[in-house]
Parts: sequence; structure tokens; C-alpha cells
Amino acid sequence: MANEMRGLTLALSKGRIFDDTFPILTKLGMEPLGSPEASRKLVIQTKQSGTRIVLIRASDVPTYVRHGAADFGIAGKDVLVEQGAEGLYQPVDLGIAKCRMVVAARADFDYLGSVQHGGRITVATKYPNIARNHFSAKGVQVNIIKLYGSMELAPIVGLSDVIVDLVSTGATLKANNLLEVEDIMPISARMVVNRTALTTKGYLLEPVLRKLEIITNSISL
Ligand code: PRT
Ligand code: MG
Repeated sequence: MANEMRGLTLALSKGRIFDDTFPILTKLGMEPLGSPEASRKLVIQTKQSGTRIVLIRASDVPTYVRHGAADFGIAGKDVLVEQGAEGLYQPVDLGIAKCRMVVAARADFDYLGSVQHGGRITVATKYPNIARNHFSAKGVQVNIIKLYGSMELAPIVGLSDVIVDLVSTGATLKANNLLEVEDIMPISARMVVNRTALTTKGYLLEPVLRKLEIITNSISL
């Protein structure tokens, strides 16, 4: 699908990705002219004429960029690893929206005992592929239950033994009496670029990528 040829379209999600990206966009001269909180608009223009932002669900960002509906986008490593990043060029780790992917369980669940004795555990998660790969590498048998949110509830009501989810401050786990029992991987947000746009709009994208490299090298990753 052909996109507007004279400008750039950036795919972003509302919330923490938009908030953490805002200072970077400002440094790039692409300050958003409007905020997702202030209006229900799904397309926001930026200070750089011709460059616009489309606001979509975090997990839809790779899809828009892969199909060229957005030239580039910002997505968490969780989303990219879970969905696979085929067809996407990933030039920069922006070092923002940082958190960790972990396994968590109720304090009274004997996680080590269960995984050591060749038992089968039930895992609730929004990330079935990451969870399956993690446990299969450990040789642990799992039943995966796919959820779309509020994973923390699953062990409380007995839907699962453990969850695979993101943790940043740890406050959500704590509030729900869950403990982190294993670290899976560190997460941060990355820029993803449509491979065709890199050629057809190279004259627009390359200056952005060069500036981004300078900006991200000056913030500690
Ligand atoms: O809500 P929607 O389904 O549209 O998408 P989303 O929930 O994936 O979007 P959003 O905006 O919540 O997250 C976008 C991206 O931010 C994720 O893909 C991650 O890469 C990144 N990120 C960074 C996080 C967190 N930190 C985070 N803490 N995403 C989610 N959380 C959640 C976590 O799932 C848990 O429920 O926050 C809770 C834990 O936070 P603490 O601080 O209590 O530990
Ligand atoms: Mg969310």
C-alpha cells in the first residue's frame, strides 16, 4: 500500500511510548502538534511539515510499518520479539519505556520445585510465543493460556500457576501478592522502519536516523 510520498508517517501508541518519545521527537524537530490525551484524533501533525503521527495500539505498530501504512514506528521489544520482526529494519534501541519480561507466581507456589520435577505448569500471558520459547529452552512443559491484559489476576483466581508479564517498578506484582521468580529479558522501545520506505524515502528517513543516533548516544541506554 503506497503511503503519502512527500512526507513521513510515524506509528506510535498512546501512553508511555508516546510520553517517552515526545522529548526525542522534539529534538528531531518533529514535535507533535497535539496530544492524544487532549483529543480523540488518530492522526496528529508535527512541527516538521509533512510528517504526521498515527496513533494505534502498541501491538499494531509492527503491522502498520510492515505494510508501509506507516514509514516508521516505535515499538517495545516485547511486541517485536512476540510477533517477529521480519521485514522490519530496526536501526535504533531508543532506551525508553524500559522494563523487564519476567515469570511471576504467588508466594505460596513452589515454582522451582514444579519446574525441577518435570511437572507441567500453566502459564497465563499476553506473550505466548515468548513464554513457549522460554520454557521450552528450560525443558519445562507448559499449558499456555493467552490473555489480553490484567495477567496479574490469573494466579490469584487459579487460572494459572504463573504469569509471563512485564514489570517496571514491581508495584503491580506487590499489590497482588505475586513474586518475580525468573527474569526472561530486558525490554526497551526500538524504532522500526519499513524496508521499502528506506529506499523510496531515504532522503527523508536517513537524516532522521542520523540525528536519532546522536540523540540516543547522548542519553544513557
Ligand atoms: O494497552 P494496549 O493493549 O493498547 O497495549 P499495551 O498495554 O501493550 O500498551 P502500553 O502503552 O501499556 O505499553 C506499551 C509498551 O510499553 C509495552 O509494549 C512495553 O514495551 C512498554 N512498557 C514499559 C510497559 C511497561 N513498562 C509496564 N510496566 N508495558 C506494560 N507495563 C505494565 C505491565 O504489563 C504490568 O501490568 O505495567 C504493569 C507493571 O508495572 P509496575 O510498574 O507496577 O511494575
Ligand atoms: Mg496497556
